[in-house]
Amino acid sequence: MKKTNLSDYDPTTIPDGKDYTIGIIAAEWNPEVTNAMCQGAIDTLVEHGVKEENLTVIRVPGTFELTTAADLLLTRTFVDAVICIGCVIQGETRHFEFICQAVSQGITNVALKHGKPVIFSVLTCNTMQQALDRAGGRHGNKGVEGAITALKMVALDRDINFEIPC
Ligand code: DLZ
Repeated sequence: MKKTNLSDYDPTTIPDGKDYTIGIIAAEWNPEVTNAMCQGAIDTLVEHGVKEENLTVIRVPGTFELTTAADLLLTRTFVDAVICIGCVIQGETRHFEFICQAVSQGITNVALKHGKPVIFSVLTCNTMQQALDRAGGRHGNKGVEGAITALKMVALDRDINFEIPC
């Protein structure tokens, strides 16, 4: 089966974000990775019509905090979608698995609680090289992919029509 890499997307298929409001939350851990992903997400959103004044960019200490910040952002402001950016690198202890488990489940819970897309742009890597390869390296930029996913999900949210046809 062909693996899809959203970094190689066809720009003509991406929804226009001119009236979309998007939050980006990025972890401070592994900043060489998360900064590149964050910038990739911002550039991609702006390229596809999102106005800079409709972008809220927030920093949190680590990937574990992404869930709480997404919940706060969706509770206290209006955003159409939130992109959560983080990078967890496997170390010698079991921290890795607890953070990955908590953030993946947490992001799902926040999305379902608010009924809004919350995008999982979290790298879970064995090495720093694997992370750099996915933050603007040979495997694309997962921040760009998070932005594309957010644009598509906001369009989906707006398109879904709950009226039942007669
Ligand atoms: C503690 C910790 C460790 C060991 N590793 C990472 C990591 O690789 N990536 C990351 O984003 N954050 C890490 N953290 C910090 C946690 O996400 C969190 O900030 C702290 O446990 C405090 O809640």
